[in-house]
Amino acid sequence: MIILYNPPSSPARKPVLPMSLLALGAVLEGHYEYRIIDANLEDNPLATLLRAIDTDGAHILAVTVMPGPQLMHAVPLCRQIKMLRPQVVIIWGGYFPSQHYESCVNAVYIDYIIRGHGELIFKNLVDQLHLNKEHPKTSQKPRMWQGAQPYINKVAAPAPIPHPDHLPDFPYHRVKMERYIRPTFMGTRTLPHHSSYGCPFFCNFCAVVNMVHGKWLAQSAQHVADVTERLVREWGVNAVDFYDNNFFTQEARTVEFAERITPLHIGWWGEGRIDTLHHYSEKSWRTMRESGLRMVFLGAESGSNETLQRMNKGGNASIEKTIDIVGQMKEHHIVPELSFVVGNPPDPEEDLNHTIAFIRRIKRLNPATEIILYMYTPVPLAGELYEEAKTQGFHFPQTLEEWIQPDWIEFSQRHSINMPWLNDVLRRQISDFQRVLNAYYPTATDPTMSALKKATLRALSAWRYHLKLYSHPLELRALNRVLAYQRPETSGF
Ligand code: B12
Ligand code: SF4
Repeated sequence: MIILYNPPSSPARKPVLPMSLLALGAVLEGHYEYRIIDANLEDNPLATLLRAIDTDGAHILAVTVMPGPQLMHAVPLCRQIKMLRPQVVIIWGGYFPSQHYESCVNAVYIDYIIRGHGELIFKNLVDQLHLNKEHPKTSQKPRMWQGAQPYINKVAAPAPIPHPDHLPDFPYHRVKMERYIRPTFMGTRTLPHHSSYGCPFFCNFCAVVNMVHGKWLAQSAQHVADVTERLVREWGVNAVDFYDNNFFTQEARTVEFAERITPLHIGWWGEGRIDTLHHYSEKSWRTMRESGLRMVFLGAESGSNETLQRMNKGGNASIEKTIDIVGQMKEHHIVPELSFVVGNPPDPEEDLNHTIAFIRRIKRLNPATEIILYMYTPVPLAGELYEEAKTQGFHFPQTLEEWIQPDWIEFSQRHSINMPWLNDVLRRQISDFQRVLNAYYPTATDPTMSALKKATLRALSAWRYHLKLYSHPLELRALNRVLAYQRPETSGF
């Protein structure tokens, strides 16, 4: 028996459909006995795991690990399992070990690491373990598995990306689907899907690049529409969030998908690039809107073209296109959800000022635009930003124990507490600006936002916004305690 384990993915343990594990489960289906355990739904995950090992005879524990809360939970849990039940083979995969495998090499409690989109390579390892061709390691170091042979003390390249159109569909019957349905701006019953792997771009702050190296492979429009229709039919959803890194890469696929799902009358959300969508025809926009597209998450990243270039944003990214798209989406009544990466080295202050001025311009043009600010958080990827960060003294932790220290957990969640190029004044500036902005333009994604609450927030923040006096908004902080206004929801993450 194999356990596929999802560590808690947020401090609040908000259940999010564990698609990484559904993808792995799909290739085991019909071949091996397995069970998905989602710690977000468990009171005592360790006890559940020990029961599965002792009673159901589980002998492989495969863990999906993202940086942040998942890692913080996975490290002590796997250490404990290895100590209590050393016979269990522990396999790690997912974004954290794919990026930061070096810090895992001394983790005696991990047996194997698989990098990248791992479903086929994982199945291959499970086969080898079952055929006794691969024996659980005897050394203290985890092995990297890339298929057919282990890499001992060597770095294995990420697994070749399997084509999502050729993989079996998610085995939804293995999880409690009802627990993952939630209300969003898109609809009262929303579930996610992931219809493509990768992204053809190389932005140098983005973790996706190391996973896929510029590849983008997608399910066909028909396939995505079939999955969507199934979610509607079997679980009564009225909205779907597409968690793809870059859903809109191919206009023809998007439009065909939109046409196919129009009769379903659902709402939907996806992530895309501004320059890609900028090329879409008016007809395509209309088709998307008619099919229920309500909001698109777009990486605007910066209010300066120089910074976009330093980020290797690539394609034809420019601030002028961001302005255009925001206007275009207003006409089509689709909400742009723009994310910005602020606090970039070497001059984070000037960088922030440009971006704040730009955000004000966008809000004038299309006040419905949602704004999400992330602190620049390096990823181990060659490029100007990371090189600059290293020059300023930044380096990643060397061990997992370091990674789970509170500062690094904050870092992983893009709060970047101790970056050498940031000072307290700047950090406060960023959060003060956000507080004033979110009060003056309350998010449309907050279902608890009544007209009265909105009017109160606006009235009390107007003078600050107009005079650009963002610092120390104590009255808004106090108001937040009474009226609790949230930052825009990034739909999934
Ligand atoms: C959904 C999602 C979430 C969900 C949780 C998902 C879950 N596991 O329960 C929520 C909303 C909670 C979340 C939170 C966060 N997320 Co998130 N999230 C995503 C998102 C949008 C989709 C993930 C997904 O389901 N993909 C679909 C599946 C099929 O693909 P997959 O997860 O990559 O899994 C494949 C491989 O990774 C691998 N694999 C995965 N696990 C395993 C395990 C084994 C054993 C093996 C062999 C292989 C393997 O094989 C799988 C199949 O191909 C991704 C972006 C993306 N499009 O992938 C970001 C992403 C993973 N998240 C990211 C981040 C930064 C976060 C946060 C830290 C953000 C924050 N500010 O707090 C938090 C904290 C995470 C944590 N708990 O530790 C980053 C990771 C960056 C990095 N440096 O690694 C990503 C890449 C977004 C981005 N573009 O920057 N997230
Ligand atoms: S376009 Fe988006 S997903 Fe692709 S590399 Fe850039 S930031 Fe990452």
